[in-house]
Amino acid sequence: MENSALEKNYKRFLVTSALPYANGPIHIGHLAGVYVPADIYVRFLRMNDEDVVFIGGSDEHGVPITIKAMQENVAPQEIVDRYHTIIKKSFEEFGISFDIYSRTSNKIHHQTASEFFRKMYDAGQFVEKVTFQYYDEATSHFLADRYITGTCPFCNYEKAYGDQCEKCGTSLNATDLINPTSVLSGNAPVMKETRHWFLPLEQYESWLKEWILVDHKDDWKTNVYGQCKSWLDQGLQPRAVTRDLDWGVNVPVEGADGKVLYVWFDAPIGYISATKELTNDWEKYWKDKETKLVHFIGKDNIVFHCIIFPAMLKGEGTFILPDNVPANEFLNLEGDKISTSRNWAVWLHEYLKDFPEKQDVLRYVLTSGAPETKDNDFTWKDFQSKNNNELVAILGNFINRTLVLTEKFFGGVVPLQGELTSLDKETLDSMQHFPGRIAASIHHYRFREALAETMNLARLGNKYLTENEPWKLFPTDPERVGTILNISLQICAQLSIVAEPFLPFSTEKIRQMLNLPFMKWKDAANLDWLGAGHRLNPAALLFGKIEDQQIEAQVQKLHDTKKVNESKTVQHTPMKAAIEYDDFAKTDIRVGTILEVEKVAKTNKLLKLKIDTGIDVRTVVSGIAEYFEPADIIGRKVCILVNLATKNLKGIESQGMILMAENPDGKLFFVNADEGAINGSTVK
Ligand code: B3M
Ligand code: ZN
Repeated sequence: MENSALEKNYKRFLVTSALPYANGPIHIGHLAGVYVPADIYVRFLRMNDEDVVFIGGSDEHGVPITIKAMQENVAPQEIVDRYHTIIKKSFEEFGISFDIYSRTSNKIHHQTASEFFRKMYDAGQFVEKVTFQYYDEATSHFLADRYITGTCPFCNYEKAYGDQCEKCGTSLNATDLINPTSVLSGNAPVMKETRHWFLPLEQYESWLKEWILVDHKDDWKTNVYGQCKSWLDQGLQPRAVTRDLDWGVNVPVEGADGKVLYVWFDAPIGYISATKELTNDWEKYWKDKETKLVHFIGKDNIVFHCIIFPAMLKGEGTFILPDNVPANEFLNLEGDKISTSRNWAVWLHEYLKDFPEKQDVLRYVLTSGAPETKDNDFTWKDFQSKNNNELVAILGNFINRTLVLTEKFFGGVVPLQGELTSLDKETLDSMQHFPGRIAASIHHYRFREALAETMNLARLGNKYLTENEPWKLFPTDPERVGTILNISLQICAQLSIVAEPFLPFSTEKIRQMLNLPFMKWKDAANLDWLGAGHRLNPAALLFGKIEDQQIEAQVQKLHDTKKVNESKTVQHTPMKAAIEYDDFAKTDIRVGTILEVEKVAKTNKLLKLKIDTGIDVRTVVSGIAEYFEPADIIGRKVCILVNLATKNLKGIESQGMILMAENPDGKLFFVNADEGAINGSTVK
């Protein structure tokens, strides 16, 4: 086999896939960038009888989680429980074949991460520093990572986070941001002192340069290598690995109350914890140099997996380093960046509902358009055409024609392979080369190329059938038809093996129809799986056409999302500083009814209202004339602040204030109590 030489130095594989934040479901961007390629790779290795473990899990710490919890006003645990469950289930249904899908809120992970930190701490590998950090006075929070946004000093992107710019991928410190703003209050932060532990990355710089820029110059992808190089060229800085937060792995050091490990310190250790959870034999995967460790990630995670985590592993001292980090670029959706917060995504759990039994269609589309070397775009039109014109018309059609013809002419029994023509020999000869070529592409993480080659095998089959036209020959030369169908069936069998890593649901169906067991990759080179006399099962359609209206419904869904987003792009005024309840209790707000209304002379804005407050009838001057006609608001229920000091406005004494809701564009709306509240009831 061509691939064995490539593997001669390794005894086993440890394949990890980025741990998705449990703050939202999985979308097609995650799948195309990380999970589908990782799954292809692992399924392929398993078919080669390699010793492999495939690690996944939810990243349940960090600011992405606590921000989501804050937005929904629930505990972080509730958020991670919800999304971990959705994510895990959708991966299972989609056929991502993890050996374990764990989560970082597990006890075993807290222990593992804590020990890892402690070991480095005891060995004096952190630098303890008191520094000034951004702090939000309105909410009393230190503003680490995603709690702070501002303009990226490298690419001028205005929504860069305190730890990273998602636009240019640069890893940042919060103090690098231009115009920093608190996500919590929208205010500009102040500086406040705090004590933290730093990983002195600069001490690893020369080692990293040697390890990446020299040792991995030829085998890491150029996008990965390039990002690392630009990092290393800029020079590495110490990086804080602890945070002032109350959600995460506690810092296992005396006097570190209220501090947790930085999420990017604990999350990659999650790969180790999950392996521990999976097997007692975990150390052979993590500590033996004969293990090949491969991290599947998206491009925004490159620096963490290629620089920071390796520095941690090196510092800790007992673990192996990744052999490769085949990071992908981003997948966009209909020309726009995929975004969880803007709901601009195709969500896996929704796809599985809308397209039941069509896992392989999405796996196919995402692999054939995988953003391996540059960003790529997913469109529903393309999804439809790849299904209809490739899966249905090429692969499905070939398998179906072969099986139906065998049923028709030979009662579903494999016919004898007779004398071979030169075209037969050529075809059998080119079949020989497919498994090796596909394997080589997979070994080099070129999954698009591998899938394209797999489809070429189906194309070869179609061409072979078309050129031989067995349906025309049967009346005159049934023996020849037998040979043609025998060879076509061998192509079907070969497809059932080599397409397995990409399209596991469909190959299962093909095996069922061919009445074949699951086979190993090495069997793909045999070419005589189906001996004459072997009984086949009835043909069934592998892929169904996807109709225009199904696609239109999906496009409509995205249009609706866009509309909702446009209405949300308003800027709200930031939250005011916190107050005590007693401050609020000083206000006396009552339900009232507007009895009379007149315009105040010589102003555009003011109306003079007579209000029944339940306790009295009083006059209020209100600046709402631009938005309401006097006649329209007589009889309206309102809320009125009755104990506001009186004020003289244009010669009228105003005795209170009507509560109004003000949109960001200045438009005003009444705040009124529900039906049943009577004049004079208190609002509190
Ligand atoms: N949760 C970031 C992400 O989902 C992060 C990956 C962790 S991998 C150890 O993009
Ligand atoms: Zn940037």
